[in-house]
Amino acid sequence: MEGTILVTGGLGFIGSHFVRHALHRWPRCRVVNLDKMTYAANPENLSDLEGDPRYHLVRGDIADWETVERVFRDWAPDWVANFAAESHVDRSILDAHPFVRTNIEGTRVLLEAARTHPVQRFLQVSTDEVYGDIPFGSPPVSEEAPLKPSSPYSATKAAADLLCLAYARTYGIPVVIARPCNNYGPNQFPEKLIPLVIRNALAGEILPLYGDGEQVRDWIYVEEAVEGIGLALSNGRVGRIYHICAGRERRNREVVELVCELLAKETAADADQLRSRIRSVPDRPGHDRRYATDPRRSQQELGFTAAVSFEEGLRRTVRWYLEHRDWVERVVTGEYSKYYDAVYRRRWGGASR
Ligand code: NAD
Ligand code: TDX
Repeated sequence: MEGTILVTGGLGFIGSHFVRHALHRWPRCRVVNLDKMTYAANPENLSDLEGDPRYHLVRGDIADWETVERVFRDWAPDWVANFAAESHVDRSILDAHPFVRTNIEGTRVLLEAARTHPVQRFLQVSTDEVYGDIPFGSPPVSEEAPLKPSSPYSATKAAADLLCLAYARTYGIPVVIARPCNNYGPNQFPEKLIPLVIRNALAGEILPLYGDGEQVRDWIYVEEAVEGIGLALSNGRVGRIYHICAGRERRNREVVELVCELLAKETAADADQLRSRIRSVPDRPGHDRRYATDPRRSQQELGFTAAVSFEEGLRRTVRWYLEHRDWVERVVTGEYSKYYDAVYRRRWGGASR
């Protein structure tokens, strides 16, 4: 691949891993990162790229037509990878509005821009949550399964997917959709289960499990997920959907217990003492019991397989959080917002180019 890749939401968790992966994987590409810098963004995630002439950050909103149009005009992207989203289910239950605006309207604006400034591929980063609950005992679903989202978050992601497919059919936009399962790894905001449990364990707080803790998720290590998403961008067929998943289903309770065990191995903490702090807390309304998606299409058509075991990926993650306690504290105290304002003004002066 060569040319310019427009990555949106590249200062978030998965997007920042993708930016680094893209620069490494495609040395003849440059990356323009369009990010609104919400609470979930963190320029520290990519501070190693400061000064890299192949990387440029633009602060802006994907739902703002003038901003997006200017970025397409100034940078003429050949490829688009849309990671930008409001991504936390619990927040969408409290207030769906920013989810509708960014996840649906933002995707529409990007698609419109791609109509007037054609691109080689428009990769939409979706989620396995669009199918809703997959009953226990039934096989993982295919990419053609009906969409039955349960939360405001997943409903907006499903709506964005349908818009992408409609723009592909109606206007010929070369859309490819990637639907990853639950990602985990370094740099994840500690509102999501795994980093939240690590942080609470280290802070001596309770480890909250929603409801009975028997809900099942499929977990993929983020560095592998971005490899799969990259393959969907470079090799995916237009109009096609690909699951980027690991086939490693785990109950939430098992996940939290394993975090306790790994933390105990890496520190002087006692595993039983950590486990004794696991508490059942009121369930998330509409909570999906199980996600399970079939990985075969991405294996066969993209050559993608997730190889890192859950235990190994979680060990790496626990070690990263132990080595970056200051990162976590800055993120949760809001210190990082001062940092990114300073970085942005110093390096990019607030202009789009
Ligand atoms: P995140 O919440 O960590 O980061 C989102 C990023 O998008 C932030 O940098 C934020 O500033 C930016 N953003 C938000 N609104 C924006 C807007 N209007 N304009 C420009 N930028 C905006 O998200 P994540 O966990 O890295 O998820 C990335 C993508 O992957 C999302 O589309 C999400 O739906 C999808 N996904 C995530 C997971 C997961 O486990 N985290 C799994 C499957 C799919
Ligand atoms: O404190 C908690 N206790 C708990 O039991 C939290 C934060 C979560 N949970 C449960 C809810 C889920 O069953 O753990 C599971 C994982 O929760 P989250 O980390 O919030 O992720 P999830 O809701 O599964 O969604 C994630 O994966 C799919 C991402 O946030 C989405 O963006 C992605 O689309």
